[in-house]
Amino acid sequence: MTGPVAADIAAGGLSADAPLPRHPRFVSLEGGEGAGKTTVLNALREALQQTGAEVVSTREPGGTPLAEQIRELLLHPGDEKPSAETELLLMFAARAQHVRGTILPALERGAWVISDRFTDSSYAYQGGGRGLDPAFVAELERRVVGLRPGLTLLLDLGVAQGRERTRGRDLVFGQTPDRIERERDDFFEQVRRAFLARARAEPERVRVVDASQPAQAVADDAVAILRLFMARSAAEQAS
Ligand code: Z5A
Repeated sequence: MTGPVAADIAAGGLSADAPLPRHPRFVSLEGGEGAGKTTVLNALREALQQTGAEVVSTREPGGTPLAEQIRELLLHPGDEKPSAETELLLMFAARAQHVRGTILPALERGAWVISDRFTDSSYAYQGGGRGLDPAFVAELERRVVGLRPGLTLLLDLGVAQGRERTRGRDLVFGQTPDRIERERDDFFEQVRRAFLARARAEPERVRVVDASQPAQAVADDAVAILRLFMARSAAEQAS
């Protein structure tokens, strides 16, 4: 691992007052369950590949073999229920591995990275949903992550509609909901509010997409936002 971001992380994190760098080839997808991140991820990957770019698509929790094992612990922990703090620390343990093992190496060789979820999910689920202090999340983000995506697409959808979609998918594929999917609606309402608050706080990075539209319209909106973002980044680099 080389480069300025890697060096800052290796040195124990960025200083408390330094804003976290946003990487212009790093895109994350966020939203509640059933928002349609899979379809959008495929559309973004295709749009980027058409420009000749190498694209690494990945997900959280997960994205390396060890981080995928941590995902399994998080979503299917057996009879022992993890505390909110355990859940947060496991999310960041997986993310620490993901950033170092997959994301930074890809960015450093010039590839684009699209991640199905990243740190905004920890602010929304463990901060908003579980009620943990966002300052605790921010401290972990600064010490073990050290970067933010250049662009985050927040696929916003009502909780009931999201549940209906995942129920439909689970019926088709014979899946059962995981530990987090089994949470009550008010948990997911808090998660949604926390995501929208992040979009209001960082409107340039976090762009909200209306995910209640038909899948093709959601994907088209997402690709249009990506193209605008690429054009703006190119213009900034040229100036
Ligand atoms: N989590 C956390 O708590 N903290 C963290 O820091 C991180 C994660 C990183 C990950 O599990 C869980 O971890 C997640 C948050 C938590 N828990 N929840 N809930 P996951 O990756 O398995 O769960 P997910 O990210 O929520 O995936 P999902 O429910 O599958 O959502 P999705 O990927 O956005 O949905 P999809 O599979 O693309 O679409 C769902 C269904 O809807 C499918 O049948 C589609 O065909 C259909 N669909 C999609 N778009 C449309 C439209 N536009 N119209 C109609 N139907 C549609």
